[in-house]
Amino acid sequence: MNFFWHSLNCRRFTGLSAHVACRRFCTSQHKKMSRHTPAKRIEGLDKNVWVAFTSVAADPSVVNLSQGFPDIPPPSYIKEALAKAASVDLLNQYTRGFGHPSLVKALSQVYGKVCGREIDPFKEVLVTVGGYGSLFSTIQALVEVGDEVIIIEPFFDCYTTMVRMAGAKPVLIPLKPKSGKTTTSSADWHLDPDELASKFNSKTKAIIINTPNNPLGKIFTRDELQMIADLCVQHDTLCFSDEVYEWLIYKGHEHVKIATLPGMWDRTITIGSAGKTFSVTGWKLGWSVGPEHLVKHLQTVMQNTLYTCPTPLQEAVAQGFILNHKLMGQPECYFSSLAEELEPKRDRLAAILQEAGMAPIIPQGGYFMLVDVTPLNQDLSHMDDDGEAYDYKFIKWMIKEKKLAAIPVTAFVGDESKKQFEKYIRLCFIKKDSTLEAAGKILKNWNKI
Ligand code: IK2
Repeated sequence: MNFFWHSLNCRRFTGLSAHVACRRFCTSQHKKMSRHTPAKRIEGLDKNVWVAFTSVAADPSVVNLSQGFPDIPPPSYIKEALAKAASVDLLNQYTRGFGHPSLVKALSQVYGKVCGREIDPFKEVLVTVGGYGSLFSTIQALVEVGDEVIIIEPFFDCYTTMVRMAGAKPVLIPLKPKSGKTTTSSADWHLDPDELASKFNSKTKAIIINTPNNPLGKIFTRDELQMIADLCVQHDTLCFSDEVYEWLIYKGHEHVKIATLPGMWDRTITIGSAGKTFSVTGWKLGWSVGPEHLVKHLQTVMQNTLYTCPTPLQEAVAQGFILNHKLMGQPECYFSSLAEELEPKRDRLAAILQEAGMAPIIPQGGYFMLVDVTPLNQDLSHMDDDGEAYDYKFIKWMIKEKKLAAIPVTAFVGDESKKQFEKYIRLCFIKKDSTLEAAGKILKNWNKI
């Protein structure tokens, strides 16, 4: 602060020694303010797409295909299991900090079956607050100040911010559509193997992968995962594999866990979510599964931050897993039946978008669809040019004028890739048919309203 100029203009004090009084008072105010400034680790992280869009999308007159939560009901047995758990006195009290025993046991059964190995429920599993909590404990526990973490674009937005909060540097690499091809499927998007190899160096601590990917819906093939795994082994790097949509795999595709590839179990943390597995996103339970020598550090973060998760919710999710573990391979198993229920919704939404002249990218997994809105040629030049990407403006305009909410895709990429992605928006299709029909009506009448 330049006190000479400040005291000349400061009107708080008058008289001959005004500048002396001003200097004393304003210096103390300035010092006080600096104690109120945020910690450096969160500087620049205040903008958040969910905070910005969830409240506007919650207006009941808006058809909400924005945030990824179902408006179809969760399975009734999981709701009943929660009511039953809450009726048992002891299940309303604290439980084991690293995960309620029945839940970690059920998780070790299911993941043991999928991974083809014994998983120690107490040493190789940590239950925490949603996929978010799993990502946070993993990154806090294992990423050091000055490390680099490779992140594939488009990425679930908190990866970069959590890496920054740990004092490390996100190193981004974009998925790109096959050149010369109009992309109609998320399978058309790939990593350039040479570009990926060039991102690894002695500072690389980890790579974060997300399969099926949010927002694109890409499922990484075994060969793609093998290529990533080879680089991890070659550079002795960790892998954080976000698989919260692991069961939402559409026909003709296969979900491969990178942790099951040779040399990967010992260096991989796999992240899952009860919210996504059982359509109960409000329950906010998630887990990390991996080798004891890594999971024990995540447990240290858990015991010193959140300590434990709600017992009745963990008990109910455990019951959901116990039931579906028995049903695995049968049509009633929710792990496969939800994807069967969603596939026609995916195809319906794609058809509606195509009829409206838009170009959807059909996802192989998950419950989001990207759509290129360029063909609509929507002129937004009347909107404030405050440096916002086209997709942000488009969605704000669409919510206001068309009463349809979606999510801008540049929220999922770094600055350098914004131009490549700003013509896409993301729509969520785990919705009742009536919600999708309401969206269809808006899209069909696009030029009439
Ligand atoms: N990882 C991914 C890839 C996610 O998509 C999510 C949840 N995202 O849902 C909001 C949206 O994209 O509209 C998480 C982790 C976090 O999972 P949880 O909700 O269990 O914390």
